[in-house]
Amino acid sequence: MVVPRPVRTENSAASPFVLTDAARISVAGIGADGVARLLSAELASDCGREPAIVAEPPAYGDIAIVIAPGEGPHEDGSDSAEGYTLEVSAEAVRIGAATTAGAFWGVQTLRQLLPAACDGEPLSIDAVRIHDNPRYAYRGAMLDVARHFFTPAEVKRFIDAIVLLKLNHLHLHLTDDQGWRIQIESWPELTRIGGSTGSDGSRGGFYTQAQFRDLVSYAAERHITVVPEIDMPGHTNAALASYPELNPGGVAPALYTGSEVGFSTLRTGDPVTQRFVRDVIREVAALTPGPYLHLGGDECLSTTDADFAAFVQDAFRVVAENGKTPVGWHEVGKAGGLPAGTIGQYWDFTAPRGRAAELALSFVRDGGSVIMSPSDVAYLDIVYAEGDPIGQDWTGSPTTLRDSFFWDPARIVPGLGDAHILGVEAPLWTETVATIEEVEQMVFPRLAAVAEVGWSTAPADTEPVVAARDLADFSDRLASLAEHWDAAGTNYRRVPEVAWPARWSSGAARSGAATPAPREPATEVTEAAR
Ligand code: TNX
Repeated sequence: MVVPRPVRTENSAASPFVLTDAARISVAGIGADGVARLLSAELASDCGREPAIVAEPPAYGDIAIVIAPGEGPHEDGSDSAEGYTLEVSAEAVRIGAATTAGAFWGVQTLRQLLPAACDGEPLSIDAVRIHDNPRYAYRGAMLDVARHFFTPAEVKRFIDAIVLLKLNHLHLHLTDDQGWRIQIESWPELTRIGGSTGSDGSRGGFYTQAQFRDLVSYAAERHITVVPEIDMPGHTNAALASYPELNPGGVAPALYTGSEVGFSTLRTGDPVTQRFVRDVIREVAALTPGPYLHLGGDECLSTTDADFAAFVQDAFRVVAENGKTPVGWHEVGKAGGLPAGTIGQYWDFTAPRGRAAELALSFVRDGGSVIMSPSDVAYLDIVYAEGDPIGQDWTGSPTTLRDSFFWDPARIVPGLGDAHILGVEAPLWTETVATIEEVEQMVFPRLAAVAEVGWSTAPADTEPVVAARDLADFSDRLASLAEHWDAAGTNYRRVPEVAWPARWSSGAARSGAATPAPREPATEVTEAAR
């Protein structure tokens, strides 16, 4: 009962493993102790027991973590960067992997196999053998901390929740019209002024560079790469409001707390703007050990095509000069002349409209790849059902759990197959999402569906997606995952497709997790923009 569904699971009728107070975690191989420390801490918070970690062979009843070449899931011994094997028998639990990431994902599977309500005895796991590895190298979630700000503690809580789904990238949308959330030492007004408010006049806030580094390392310990996004040249009102000299005539606009898009633009070609862009990219690149820096580039409805192209070519080159692989929303493909290897993030529909397919393919032509975030199935801010108080509906219809489950990344843009798809990402935009509880309600369970699309085996070429994926089976596995969400106090939407656990069972009551009170209907968003 694991989400995302493992590649191969062999159940066995043999006696189960029982986790007792005497269990230890036996480690072998470089990095195994770090993975074991996280497992021990997770068992302490999940189950109130904190096994000792020992560098000796496992005894009866122990959990072993072995990291060594050939320990991965492939029978031919070839290594898989994030794959693992997990064997559960009465004698021991054994997680094998060729990498620490693989062992860490094996641990996440183990956590899901353990009963969520750990207060009961005995803690047993049915005997099983799992061979597992991801379909895509990039499996992400995006959190828009610009429209509504979320504190470092809230972002860590979000990281803890997405770890269980084996997601390995957290894209932080750090700047937009409504807020600038990352300290830039050479331009301090960005956060002092631009970070002072948010959508609907909500609390402002920003991450100091120290806080951001701490978030990046918290994520990295959990094998999650933070992808920072500084959106430009549009979506920049917060920056323009902070520095008059970035504006024509030196007059700053007021701060913006509404939900329209497409009205702001940096003054492309201007020397002050160029200095601004270089300073920001340099500082953000220096804060980021990961390979990617996302520059947005979406919905630039107030920038002429020529200005957009020249600006994007220049800014993306600066990212590459700072040692990072540039990422942009697929519109930046219009600019042409981007650095080799630039990654495009596709956000059009599962049936591409306009130039979207052609723009997605342009990244491949230039030696890059594409992250798939089709907005009609993977945008987590779209309402689940008509009339929902939180969320947007500009994609034309609600996005049900079913919608976010029955799609395939390699069947969207003709000619764009797995060889050129880096992976999948589900973004949560937060114009209408104000609290971390509301974030979780919008994200779960649909993010679990996208995580499964990104991890689990691709459907066979000849097989229709609806035949390849089994919603009933997924729903059963989600219901058991939800017991872990309840125990952790993670909120989720009790969508009708799933037979959820009884509401106040297990930890939900303990942790006080509750459905947030309904709010007034969300503010309207300009349709014209899309
Ligand atoms: C589109 S798609 C946006 C965001 C909005 C979102 C709302 C894209 C790259 N940008 O600016 O927040 O829709 O659903």
